[in-house]
Amino acid sequence: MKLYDLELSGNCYKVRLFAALAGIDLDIIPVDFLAGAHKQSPVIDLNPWGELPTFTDGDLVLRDSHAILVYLAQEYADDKWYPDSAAARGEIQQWLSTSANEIQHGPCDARLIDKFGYALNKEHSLVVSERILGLLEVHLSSNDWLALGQPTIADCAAMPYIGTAHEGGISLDPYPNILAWIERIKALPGFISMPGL
Ligand SMILES: N[C@@H](CCC(=O)N[C@@H](CS)C(=O)NCC(=O)O)C(=O)O
Repeated sequence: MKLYDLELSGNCYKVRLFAALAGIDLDIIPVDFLAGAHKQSPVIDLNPWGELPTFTDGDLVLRDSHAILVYLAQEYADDKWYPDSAAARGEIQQWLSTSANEIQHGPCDARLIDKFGYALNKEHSLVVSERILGLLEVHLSSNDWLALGQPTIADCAAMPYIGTAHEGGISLDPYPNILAWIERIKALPGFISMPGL
């Protein structure tokens, strides 16, 4: 299995993190993002979006970190990461969608602006961040994990751009339950980090 990867990308890190926690071997292929290699062959041939992560397993090609998490969990991981029941998957999907929406447009966008100079709306990213961090803080006041009372792919999806929020100028100091959750993830066997975390 190949993961076309960028070390500084939280989306790529979601996949690297889950693979490490679940003991799944990936062939990590670094892509020179700054040189635009994600818009060139071979990445663009596999993924017309020209985005990372891009993933292959034999003839299967997937883009989108959350799609890759779901595939890896279903195909290669212990059932506990993505249990096979409608209720469990619905509960996990809520957080995958939160990761792709509120977390992407909140702390992730704020980091893209501050760290990489993206021309996005900082004020909007801060408003979105404050809302999602507040909701997450309340959720984690009575839950150790995002879904099912145990570590799942939901935690792998949501944590990277929360844990690097300070790179977008957002402090997590007002959110002790979020900080404790990040520490719980860091204590999981097999955990790997990313720059800035
Ligand atoms: N929904 C995708 C987003 C992927 C994405 O935006 N990746 C960034 C790097 S973190 C990228 O490749 N951007 C290049 C571009 O948008 O041109 C995911 O979750 O993987």
